[in-house]
Amino acid sequence: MHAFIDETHLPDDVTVTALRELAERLARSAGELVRTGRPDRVEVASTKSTATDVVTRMDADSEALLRREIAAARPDDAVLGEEEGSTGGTSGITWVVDPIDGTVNYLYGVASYAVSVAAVVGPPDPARWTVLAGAVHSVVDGRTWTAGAGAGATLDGVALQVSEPAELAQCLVGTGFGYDAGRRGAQARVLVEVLPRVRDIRRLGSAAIDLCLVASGELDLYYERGLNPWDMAAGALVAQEAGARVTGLHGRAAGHDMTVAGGSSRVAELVELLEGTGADTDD
Ligand code: LIP
Repeated sequence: MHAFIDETHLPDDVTVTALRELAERLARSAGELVRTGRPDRVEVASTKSTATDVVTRMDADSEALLRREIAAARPDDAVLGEEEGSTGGTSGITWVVDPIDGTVNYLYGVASYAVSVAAVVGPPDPARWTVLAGAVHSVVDGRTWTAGAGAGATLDGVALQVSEPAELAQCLVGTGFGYDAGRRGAQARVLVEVLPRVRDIRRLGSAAIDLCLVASGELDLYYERGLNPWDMAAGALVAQEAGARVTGLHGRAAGHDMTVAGGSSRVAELVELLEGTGADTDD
């Protein structure tokens, strides 16, 4: 479902096209740093919510590069980044960035991690923002998904349009799990209910890439509880602009409690299944 954006009301006469082009340039630039700067042995610099929620030196360096380049290109914009949090702006536009989405994969050298960059207006909250443009750059293979609100989605410049299998049992479903052991236990109990009902599950380790794989048809569905704004900002727009439905449960917007993406009919079936298992709680 393509969003309608009244470009006459965007700040400082910027356009969705210009923001999309900048998002792509930023994601590729930080991706090049992450790709060329990865040492043979990556060290954990620190941890966050749990001992397995790791931060590497490259997470910080990538976000610092993104912030420098945003400040140079659009000095009045705000930034919300995974590592440094929120910095204010006056333009009304916020850049929501994940300097490495799939950090554990980067740490281990598993080939699914990306730089995610989105430009939003409104509060930096998936339930209340409007995403204007986004780009997800897969660091290892160089693939880059971009989208503009109302302007469609592409993978390496080729337009994307989702299709959907005729039934849930034919769907390849992506998902992910949190860093907290209690939440992972709850997510495993949900997985027990989902796995017999679908073709198969893939746990690839980057929400940004998972959402883009829905757009490019490499996953039929994706669901995950616990995403942060920076994990999903760009990938959710890519999926939506490729025709996917992106939603939460119980009529809520996609966000931290739950994000579900895919063809609308199969999403409706998966949402019903997830609601029945209490998948947006940690019980
Ligand atoms: C990751 C997400 C992934 C989730 C991981 C982690 P990070 O983001 O993209 O979907 O399952 O637990 O949250 O922490 O690598 O930026």
